[in-house]
Amino acid sequence: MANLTDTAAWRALDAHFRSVSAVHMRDLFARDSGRFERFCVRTCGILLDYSKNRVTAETMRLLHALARERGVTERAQAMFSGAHINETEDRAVLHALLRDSRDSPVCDVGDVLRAGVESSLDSMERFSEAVRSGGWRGRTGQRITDVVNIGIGGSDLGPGMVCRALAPYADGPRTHFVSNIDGAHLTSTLECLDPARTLFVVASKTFTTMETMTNARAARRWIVDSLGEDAAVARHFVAASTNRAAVAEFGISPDSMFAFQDWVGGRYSLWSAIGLPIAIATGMERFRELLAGAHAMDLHFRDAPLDRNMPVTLALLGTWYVNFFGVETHAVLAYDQRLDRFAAHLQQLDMESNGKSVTLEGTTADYATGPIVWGEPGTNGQHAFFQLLHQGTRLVPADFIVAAHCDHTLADQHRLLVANCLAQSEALMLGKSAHEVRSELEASGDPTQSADSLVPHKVFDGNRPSSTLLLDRLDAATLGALIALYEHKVFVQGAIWNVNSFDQWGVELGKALATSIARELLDHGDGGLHDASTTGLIAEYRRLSH
Ligand code: G6Q
Repeated sequence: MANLTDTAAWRALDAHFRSVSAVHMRDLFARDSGRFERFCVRTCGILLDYSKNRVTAETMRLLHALARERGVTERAQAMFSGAHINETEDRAVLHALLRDSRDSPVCDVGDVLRAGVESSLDSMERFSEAVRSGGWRGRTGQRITDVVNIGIGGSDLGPGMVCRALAPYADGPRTHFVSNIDGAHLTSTLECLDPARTLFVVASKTFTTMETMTNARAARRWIVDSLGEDAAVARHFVAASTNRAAVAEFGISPDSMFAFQDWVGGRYSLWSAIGLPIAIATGMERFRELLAGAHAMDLHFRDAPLDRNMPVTLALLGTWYVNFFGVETHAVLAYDQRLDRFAAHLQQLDMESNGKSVTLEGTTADYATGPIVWGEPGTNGQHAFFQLLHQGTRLVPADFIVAAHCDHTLADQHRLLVANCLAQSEALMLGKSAHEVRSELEASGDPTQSADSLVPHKVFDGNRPSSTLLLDRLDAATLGALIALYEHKVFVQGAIWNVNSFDQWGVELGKALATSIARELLDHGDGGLHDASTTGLIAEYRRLSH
């Protein structure tokens, strides 16, 4: 594939950037009363308003040309047809198949794969219903009241985020998520649980991950010690994995293993058996609604023209800022307490997928790729880091996410939440001029407030871009669509940047080093293999811990 910076579309965007970068969005709105409708996309219970971005119709036209020149549509077709687009791992990328429907299929794959997915869902349904109804009980005959998911990364963030987001719909056992190798995580979780009523889901695609296997072994000791027999493991442990042999070796029977396939990437796995805690907490019907919402977004992504395509639009806006404005970060500001782990999920989804500097051909990218993604739920962030968003030296494009309807009875508070969300994006865009500040200071009549020296401190330049995702309601289907929206956004950007969005070699080195250092911390092995800093820290640890 041609180098990105050599494409005609890139060159056209570069020239265009020079002519529009100084334009203020205030003026764009003043010039065009139809700007909101022009820069708005609606689908799957989500409205995307991207009118508060530093784009004109011409910018979007050129960005669409870029998407065409980079073969985004063709690459999506390759993904949906099961081609091995994850080339460095020689794997297909078929998480969309996990939520596909026979009536309106998105994936063009054989019947065997499709039947396998359906049968996995049926097993999840049988088991989750048994746990929820009390048909599945602990070793001592007690009902299961608490489910602890032991997993990390993709085997934790997705299901953990969804369980929190769908809390109002959860009518089954409580769910808990233990990920950290820090023993404090497992200990504090188990502290308030009754072993006789606790079920562990060991969630690991590989079933070899150090954190997960260490926590799972500690949890097994807790169950066996508390319930007095090894046989208790069979009633208190199930697994979600692709590795049958390792699951069996751990002592979990094949009947209690919920399988998925290697074409499901970890960070895309909440739709698979890794979603079992969601099914147990909210019921399979809700889980299927989540899948259906994601499927609706898959259809939209596949079929909508580029200029009405929500994931493509978000992706192109991100590319515009990363590659032409040179922004480093992207904020995700969900005005919804239930989405308090959404930014964490997106961090993995985006940064593990597109945090790459090597192209598919193995050359070094001479352009920026995935940004640093971060965020906190609103309104908390307003009282913390929003200062920098409004008046800092950096440009930080942001996504605001808010639902029109809430699922609690404090409707007035919800209106205030929405008001805050809309006010922030408006303030970021409009800013406040020196003239406005001066008039306000004069009107206040307070002599201490009239000093000219105050004016620059109170000026907001504005022209700070954001998109707003207005959800109808944060229900299972809309949440599914929202997650799939970002999955496809990341996909499109990966296609433009020509990186493999589906491998994660960058996390391997640290894993290997941790294993060898863990041995050295214990048995005084040879620290000389490390750099002087690491050797010194190992020695200090040994001294302090003895
Ligand atoms: C996700 C990554 C990574 C993975 C974890 C857990 O895409 O591959 O975050 O999910 O390392 O891996 P296991 O599920 O194999 O334990």
